[in-house]
Amino acid sequence: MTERTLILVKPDGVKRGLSGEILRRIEAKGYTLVAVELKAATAELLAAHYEEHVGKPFYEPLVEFMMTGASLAIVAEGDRVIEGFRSLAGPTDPTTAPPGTIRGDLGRQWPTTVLQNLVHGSDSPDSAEREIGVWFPTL
Ligand code: DAT
Ligand code: MG
Repeated sequence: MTERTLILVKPDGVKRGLSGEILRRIEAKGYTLVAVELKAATAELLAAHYEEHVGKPFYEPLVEFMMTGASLAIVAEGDRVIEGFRSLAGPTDPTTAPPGTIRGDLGRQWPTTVLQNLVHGSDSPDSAEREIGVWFPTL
């Protein structure tokens, strides 16, 4: 079933110049780009985006990290793109993410308290709809 997902190249990925490489992998997999915009997230936007993590121990450092620079917000479309992009991204911890994935090939643990793992991808159709609305209110 064709669906849409919200992908972010997080500030670490944008700063390291990996936006193009990550877009290339999304397109090489066969997904279609619907919207792409470089955007500086506010605390309010991140509270809506990371709704399920508010109050967790890593929430505050995560938000601080996400405000260290702009993120590249992407809406991608395709059959099963939600789980497909999660598979391209790899597991949350970049140190142990398998080679072949974005996090496994390009990410590693940096000396900070938060996982700087290059990308975000929506984890369900409900999350995708909410997150697309957060980053692209006019879509
Ligand atoms: P994912 O991004 O793989 O969907 P998540 O939704 O569980 O992971 O968490 C959101 C982000 O928060 C994740 O990309 C990095 C950070 N994070 C998650 N768990 C963490 C932890 N135990 N310590 C530090 N940061 C963490
Ligand atoms: Mg998540």
